[in-house]
Amino acid sequence: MIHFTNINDLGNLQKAVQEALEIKKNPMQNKALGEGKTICMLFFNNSLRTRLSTQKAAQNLGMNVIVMNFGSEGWELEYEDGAVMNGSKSEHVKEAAKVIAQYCDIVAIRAFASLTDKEKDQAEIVISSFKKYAGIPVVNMESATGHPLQALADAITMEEFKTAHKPKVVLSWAPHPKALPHAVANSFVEMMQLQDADFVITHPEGYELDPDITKNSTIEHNQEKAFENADFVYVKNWSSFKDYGRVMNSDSAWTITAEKMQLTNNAKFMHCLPVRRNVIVTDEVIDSENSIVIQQANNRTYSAQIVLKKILESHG
Ligand code: SN0
Repeated sequence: MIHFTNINDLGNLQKAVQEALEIKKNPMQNKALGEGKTICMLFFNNSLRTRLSTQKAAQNLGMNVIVMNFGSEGWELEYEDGAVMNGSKSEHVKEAAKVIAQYCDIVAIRAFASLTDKEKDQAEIVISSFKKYAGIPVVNMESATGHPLQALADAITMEEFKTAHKPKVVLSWAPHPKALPHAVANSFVEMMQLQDADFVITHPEGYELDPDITKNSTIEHNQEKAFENADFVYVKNWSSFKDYGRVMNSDSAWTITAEKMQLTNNAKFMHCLPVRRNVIVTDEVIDSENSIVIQQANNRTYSAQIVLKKILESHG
């Protein structure tokens, strides 16, 4: 594996999940692998779990870590070819990416969707420019259209908590006061399409995700019907894809409540965090024994560690 920008870059998902669970038993087992290697982590947006768990994973592999809050501390980057740079943008990504690559062996990037320019978001302008110009492995720490490190941690968590051989997994939209990206939901859908599971997506009409991603996955607009017999309820808000970035519905009827969880097969509650309590989910549900959000966050370390390990192994 050279780059990790999509869950499909992993090769065999089930194998990677098993390998991550092995790493979890003894996280220091590959401490020599990253010796003398450096990862640069560039954040164009806020982070808690991704920043700490990826740093920890790199350190478990013996790597040096450089973290930069590029969005607030770096020069504003230009991405257009041939741009006349007489505006606010100080540096072209052509130089920035090549310079960063002088200091590290892997570059990991967080660059959320703008939610205003669908074309640029869909083109993954930041990730694809770094891939093009840096010449070193690129890791996606949530891009405009995907968050594969999260989806891999979700797969690891479901493997640990599943009781049914073929679980029923529901991805449910829930209300949020802000317009949020599609990245987490997209990668979760792509990951679920690689699983042996009964997978259902539920959201209000108008909140359809990119059809190129959902493909043949089942969509059920009746949330209560979708919840029937579920083993996992994975919750996430996203803004409209069709009416790009719009919030059309902050309907509290979609909040995850204990009554709705009663419809399930004693389902585990999952969310990538950060979560808006009593908007997305009630306190009662997130504080219940069925909530596995903290265990899910813990698995972010092993998700990042298996990805970095694979890159170090194939890129020497
Ligand atoms: C991000 C998202 O993509 O939805 C990151 C999730 C890992 N979430 C937010 O930006 C939430 C911000 C908020 O104000 O609740």
